[in-house]
Amino acid sequence: MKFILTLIALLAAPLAEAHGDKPHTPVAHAPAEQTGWGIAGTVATRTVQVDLLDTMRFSPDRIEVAEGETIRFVIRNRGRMLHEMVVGTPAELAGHAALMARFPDMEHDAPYMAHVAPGQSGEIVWTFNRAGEFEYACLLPGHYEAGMRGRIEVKAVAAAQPPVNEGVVRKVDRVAGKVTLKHGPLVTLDMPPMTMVFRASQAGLLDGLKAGDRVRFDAELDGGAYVVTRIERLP
Ligand SMILES: [Cu+2]
Repeated sequence: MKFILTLIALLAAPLAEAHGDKPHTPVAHAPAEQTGWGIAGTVATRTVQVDLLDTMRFSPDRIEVAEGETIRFVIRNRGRMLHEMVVGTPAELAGHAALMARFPDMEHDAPYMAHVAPGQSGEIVWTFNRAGEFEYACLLPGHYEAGMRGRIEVKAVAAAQPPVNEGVVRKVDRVAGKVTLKHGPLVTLDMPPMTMVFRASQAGLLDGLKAGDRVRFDAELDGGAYVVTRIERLP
């Protein structure tokens, strides 16, 4: 378990330093470490407020994030006892909670956690660059077991595929919304290379195009007419 390794590394660090055989790297300057649930962020794209309650609950207890978002969690302790917020995979948090139950006085710190005293606020800035179902929890002894947990759903952003066909613009008729393309084989339409006229699927699609431009495009057969649905100029 990564957590135990981190603990061992922390315990071993002063020894390595004492031997003086390696220049030691200050922890504060360590590069952000990629985890299975994201990576420490810097500039947030969105702020999410989370309250810690003595009823052993988070408010809210469910957060949706789009893959790639960097969230600044502003974490307010609304209760009278210490709480914390730790972000991780369900498995990582469960393992960590079990360790906390065995070693209740253990202190730890990482960019994906914040310990917040009563009446105080804490902060986590985290980039969710992995899609999936994650959790946040308070791992203080008894709190996790009492249900102080929340869910984070990180939704995958569909990878934008470039248009599949290649061609060269022969003529653009913006008024009629038509473009003449000398194209290679049209994979999706099972058509050999030729020069033909396509209708633009929407106004503005042909803006900025001129004869001689090399392009990539998507085409469909729509009611007997060949239609360009996407077209991008190549550099
Ligand atoms: Cu708590």
